[in-house]
Amino acid sequence: MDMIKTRAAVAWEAGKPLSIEEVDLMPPQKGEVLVRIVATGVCHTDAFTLSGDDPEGIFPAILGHEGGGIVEAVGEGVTTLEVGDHVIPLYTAECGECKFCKSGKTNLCQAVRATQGQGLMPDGTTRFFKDGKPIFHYMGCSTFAERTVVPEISLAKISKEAPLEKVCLLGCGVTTGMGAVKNTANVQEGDTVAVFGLGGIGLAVIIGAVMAKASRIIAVDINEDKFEIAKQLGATDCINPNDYDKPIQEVIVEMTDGGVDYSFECIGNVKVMRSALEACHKGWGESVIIGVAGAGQEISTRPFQLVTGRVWKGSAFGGVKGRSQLPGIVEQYLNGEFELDTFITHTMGLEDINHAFDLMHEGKSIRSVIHM
Ligand code: NAD
Ligand code: AHE
Ligand code: ZN
Ligand code: ZN
Repeated sequence: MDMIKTRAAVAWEAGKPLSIEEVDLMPPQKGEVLVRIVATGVCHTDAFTLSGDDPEGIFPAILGHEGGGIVEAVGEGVTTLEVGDHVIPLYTAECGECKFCKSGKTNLCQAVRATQGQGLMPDGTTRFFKDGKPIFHYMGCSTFAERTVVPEISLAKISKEAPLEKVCLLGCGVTTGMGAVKNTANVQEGDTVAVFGLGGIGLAVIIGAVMAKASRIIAVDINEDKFEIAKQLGATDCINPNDYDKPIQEVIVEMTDGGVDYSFECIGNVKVMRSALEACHKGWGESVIIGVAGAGQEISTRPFQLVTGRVWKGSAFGGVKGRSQLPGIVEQYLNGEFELDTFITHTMGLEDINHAFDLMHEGKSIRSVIHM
């Protein structure tokens, strides 16, 4: 198979708009799969890496990690996927064989994580090129391209009934938020919840909390335009920290007779992470960090907060094992157990992808979905 031409949005350097161009793509090698991306969401993590704040950020790269597509070719030795299969690329692979996969304790498969973090395929090279020079992969997915090459273990095979321009959001944001509630926190009926940040992730936390039958869901954001959708999805209270002359954790502790059972930080702001922890109930409250903070940033609180029973946790991809569990989440969507339309505030072609980043930074979108 010869080199393939594909249109892609290339991030040539940090802080610069993406550039839409034709690049060369090497056919899938051993254990790899060629995927035609049908649609991709734009997640805040793409903007985070493009900003230059990501310690693993590497350029030039083809970003994007929230996609849905169709298998166009498979490399040598690929046995679990065939041409025509519908797939969601996974930034958290599932090999089923590594220590992490076998532990039963985590979804953080490490089989390809090291090379993935260096923007490379598992054999240590790239498949994308421009004028003979390599372009790095991103999070093992690079969905901001019409065609991409992904390791077999980084693809979830999903129902062909599922609309790829919607379920692409299950490649990151919606699965992350819902999964953090179910798998990481394990919220139970009657529990109280606070959600900090009402983007794609925070709103998916609200959906997860409603599904878990939480009794109270307090939604927190500094952009009040987000409150309407949060309420529509099931938030019981919406509060803006800027409306109070005391820390928001104190407000929440007063509202809830001592603090919430669970809180979720969905922003990536280390100060808010502290607020989210301290908004938890003494003795048992658990706070889950989902937001991704920039290079060099650290969290802090008085250790007394933990001594007195609050728990600080983190969650990646909602604790979901992509190959074994994501197909079932797609089925839940098809069965009408949750919806995705509310998240999709904008759709556009790849040529307008920089507008999707602008809308996100202006706080005007939840998710822009790029139709390839
Ligand atoms: P987003 O930009 O769509 O939403 C962020 C929201 O936070 C916005 O509504 C914004 O108004 C609000 N916000 C900003 N500063 C605030 C403050 N000080 N107080 C209250 N609200 C504030 O982002 P997103 O796509 O929903 O992603 C959220 C975070 O989750 C990002 O850091 C992203 O990188 C991270 N993320 C993590 C995972 C994971 O697996 N851990 C997966 C996806 C995204
Ligand atoms: N590269 C960053 C960390 C970025 C990060 O935390 N990524 C999340 C997913 S964000 C999706 O929108 C994650 O799952 N991390 C687990 C992993 O293995 O990367 C850094 O700080 O170096
Ligand atoms: Zn993401
Ligand atoms: Zn593994």
